Amino acid sequence: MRESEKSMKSADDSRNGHKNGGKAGLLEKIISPQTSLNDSLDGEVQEFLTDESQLHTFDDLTKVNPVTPTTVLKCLQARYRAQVFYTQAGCTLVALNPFQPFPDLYSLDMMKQYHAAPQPQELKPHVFIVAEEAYRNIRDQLEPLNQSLVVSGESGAGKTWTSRCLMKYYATVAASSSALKSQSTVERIERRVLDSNPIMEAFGNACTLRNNNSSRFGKFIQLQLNSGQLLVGASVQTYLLEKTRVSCQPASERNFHIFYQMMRGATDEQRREWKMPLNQSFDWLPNSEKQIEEDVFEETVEAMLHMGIKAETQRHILRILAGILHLGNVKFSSPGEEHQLCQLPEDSEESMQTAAKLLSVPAQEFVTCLRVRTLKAGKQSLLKPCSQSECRVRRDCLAKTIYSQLFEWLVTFINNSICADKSTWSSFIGVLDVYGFECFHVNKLEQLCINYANEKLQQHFVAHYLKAQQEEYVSEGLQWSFVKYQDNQSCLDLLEGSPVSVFSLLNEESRLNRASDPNMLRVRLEKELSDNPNISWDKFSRVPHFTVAHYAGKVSYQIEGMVEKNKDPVPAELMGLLQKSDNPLVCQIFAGMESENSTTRGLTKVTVVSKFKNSLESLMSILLNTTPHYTRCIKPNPDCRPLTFKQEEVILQLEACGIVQTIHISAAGFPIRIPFKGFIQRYGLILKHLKMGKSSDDLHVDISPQQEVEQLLSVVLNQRSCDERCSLVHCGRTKVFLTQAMLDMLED
Ligand code: AD9
Ligand code: MG
Repeated sequence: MRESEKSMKSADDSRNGHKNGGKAGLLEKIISPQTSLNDSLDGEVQEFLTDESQLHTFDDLTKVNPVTPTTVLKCLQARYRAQVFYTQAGCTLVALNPFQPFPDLYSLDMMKQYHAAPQPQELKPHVFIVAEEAYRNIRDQLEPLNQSLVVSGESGAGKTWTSRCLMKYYATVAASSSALKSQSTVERIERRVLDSNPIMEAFGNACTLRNNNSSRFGKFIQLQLNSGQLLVGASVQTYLLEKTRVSCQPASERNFHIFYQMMRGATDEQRREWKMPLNQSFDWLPNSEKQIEEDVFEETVEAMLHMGIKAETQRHILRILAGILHLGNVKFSSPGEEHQLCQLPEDSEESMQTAAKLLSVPAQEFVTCLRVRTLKAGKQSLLKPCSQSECRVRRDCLAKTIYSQLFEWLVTFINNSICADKSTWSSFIGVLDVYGFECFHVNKLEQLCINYANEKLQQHFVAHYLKAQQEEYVSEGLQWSFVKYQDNQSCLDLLEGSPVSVFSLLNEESRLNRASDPNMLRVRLEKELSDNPNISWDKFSRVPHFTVAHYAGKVSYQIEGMVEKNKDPVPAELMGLLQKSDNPLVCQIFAGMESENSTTRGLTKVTVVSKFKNSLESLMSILLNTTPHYTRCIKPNPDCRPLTFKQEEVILQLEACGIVQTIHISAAGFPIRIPFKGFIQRYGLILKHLKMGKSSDDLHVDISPQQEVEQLLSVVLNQRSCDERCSLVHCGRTKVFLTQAMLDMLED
């Protein structure tokens, strides 16, 4: 039996029991979680309903009686009020964001306390329990050996914060627990693993309406442990950086932190080099007057140094970033005639020169690339002036491409710096921090991908926990009324299934060599997918869109621009220009990158969606081979206000992540399972003891293990009614299913 299964219910379960008065059978008891029996052997059982004034004391939501969304909500609220932010919900940890620092809760002492505890589950719920449980599973060689910590929740709920906290925990306990540690190496690697956070957050996070430090990419970090459970390295996989933010920031939001850090923290010399005087304004740096905690350039620079990014390379990185900012100030004025070139106003000319200089490319060629398109017709090339909006698209494309390639280069650099040689590590703990479900006023390809990722993760959760638990009951011959949970397979079929799905149609449109028309895609979606119950259309809407019923709610996606975004074309001229740059880093990050022209002729152009789907599939196959642990972060109010709990906000999140269903199943079930053989080995003694002195006729010699177990149970429970027995214990085909109360009784 796994520790985690055991820990789902703790000892006071038995103290909080009550009698189910009616004659209902096992079935009703399973789906009606109010029922659990008092384990006192004198047979006294009392009615039990949770006293509201005591709600804050419930460490596990499955113990609240009755378990309803309302009582669960009240319990969480009472705990939040009492400044208790972690609560167990069966196998899931619920983490409420306090929006205020509580350093003592995460101190070194606290880590030591959880790490040293003989039974960490008996301490107050904490994210350190999750961390420690995963760590001990590896130590105890439980299968599957590798562990994954899946942290989910909506934007601002605390996923990144929790992930950092988990990483710090391992960087501390996985280094100090062994006498074998070689101080210098271990310290270096831990430090570097932790330093990957400020770097990736500087380049990949931004201030949004929902969160001042919102991650604009998904991340899976594998912490690699050697056979002595010491942290020896790590590797990071990132998903779908929101690169459009570089050239287009939603109203009241900001660009990536790193740009503001540079603006604020540059030395005089750097300002001169980057042509960035203090009063310089940049179109792509909105809301720079809003200073936030993350605007700390020194920390990023320091972390890059620790990571091994030399000063010279850092100089190249920062020049590229400054170049992007100047590029954003380049404007094009409309030409009088169609065949004429767009003109650059005077100040734009200067910005263009500066951008070219910082990116180390010839200015004239640079400006030509942005204003002139090369059309290939057979062996001939035709030059065509771009319209004003085409010029803008090319400028933005250039900035987005440079930034996202730079980000990828950084991630590769970090991996090279922190990844341990495969021969030196034997297990890993993966921490997954991906963007939560998103539903905005206007939803585009990014939201479609993000919500698809959430569907995949939800399916993993459902498959792993809910289904596995129910299926075990069925395969063991226990009656089980399936608790209704949302199986999201039909939504996934809609998005990614074969032969036709939203993704396959989108990809087909993207591979056609023609300008995209949103109505074409809409017509095809309607024609081919209307049988799927998860897709719908508002017939009266003038904007082409489609609505998907996700497990967490309906989202309408705008079709306009989707095909183009999925193609993600980079004009060959721009690519060629960058590959010739004198900035060695620019050359390096573009070496080998394919442009629009070099790939459209190949039949299988890699689209954004197909790339994302592939990376997600490899993530899912990693997760499927690990022991998962789930932490659901909850954002208690939309305004990130300290210690403020809004019921309507929280209930939606509890429903969206399936917590309510999890609680039901965990509370209703029999969380402890023991195979017959193990059961007889441990408790057979009771039978012998109780039968001593009885006539030998009573002792059946030739009975099956199942009969033996049933005999044992009927002796132990001979004072109990049939109903009572059913709610305490049940015999399957190969194992015994018990409540904690029954286990405690046997142990007594
Ligand atoms: V997003 O999807 O990346 O936009 P996250 O990652 O879920 O989002 P994040 O971890 O960034 O949210 O948390 C938001 C803010 O809440 C943090 O910047 C902290 O200021 C705050 N936070 C979150 N968890 C805690 C905590 N346990 N204690 C104190 C916290 N503050
Ligand atoms: Mg985050």
